[in-house]
Amino acid sequence: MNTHTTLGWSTRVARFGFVLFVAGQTAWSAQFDFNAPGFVPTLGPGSIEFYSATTAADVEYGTASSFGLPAMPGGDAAVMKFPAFAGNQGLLFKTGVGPNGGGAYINQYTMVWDLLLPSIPEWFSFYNSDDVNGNDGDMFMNSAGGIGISSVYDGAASANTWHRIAASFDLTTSTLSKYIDGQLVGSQTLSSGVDGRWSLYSVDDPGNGLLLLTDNDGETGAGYINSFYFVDRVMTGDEIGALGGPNAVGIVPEPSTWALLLAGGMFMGLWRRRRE
Ligand SMILES: [Ca+2]
Ligand SMILES: [Ca+2]
Ligand SMILES: [Ca+2]
Repeated sequence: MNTHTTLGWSTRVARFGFVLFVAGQTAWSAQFDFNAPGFVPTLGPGSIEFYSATTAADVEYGTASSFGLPAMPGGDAAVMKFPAFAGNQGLLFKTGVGPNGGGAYINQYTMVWDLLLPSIPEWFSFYNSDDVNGNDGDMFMNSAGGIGISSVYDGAASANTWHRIAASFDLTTSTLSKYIDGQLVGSQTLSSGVDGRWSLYSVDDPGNGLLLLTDNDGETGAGYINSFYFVDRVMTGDEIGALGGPNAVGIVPEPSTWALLLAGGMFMGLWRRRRE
């Protein structure tokens, strides 16, 4: 059964509630929806740029239907097609936020990717915390569709299927929690903690970046990305569950969507009903 056929009002309210929650936090988030060339952030202080000119030359923009891909809820998604990036290719994401977790770098964060892989490669790299790809990627999908690192892979993503992959890192406890389509598939203890391998450069560092969708020696694959979200705190399982599965409008609805929800007066009414 396809559980992602509609974006029901209860889901919308949960997502909106999440947005309100985030708005009330000191955390900073960033989102990119890959709807057109240019990497204009949908929200937040972050930025994305092509790591190299050859990266720019190798990506294409279109829609799920124009690329002949399965549809997802929320309309005909605008997406970016990317090849298996070489070590000198990738997306350089600058978080724009400061260090946390008691260290010199970003030690508590969550990242979410809405993506589709036409086939599951031997390895697929979600990111490299090294901003020049000088060492191994830091979270992968393996050939069985599991996600993780260091021989601990959980869950089973499918080929040619849109998935919402989420990973929360709490390096104060060396914990990585992994989610597929809003469901926790596994948590693992990492081999380093604060300011270690999985920490990210902050806005205080000259590089201030990490690389997305690439690996130092080609352990990655081709795919399509609809949306990417980052927040500099550890999202809970309930929060990630509320984000749900992949959706054409992106991981967190854009402000115009929130405004429509508010104007419709639906939020408070449904909120009251949910509390009963
Ligand atoms: Ca590698
Ligand atoms: Ca690395
Ligand atoms: Ca998109």
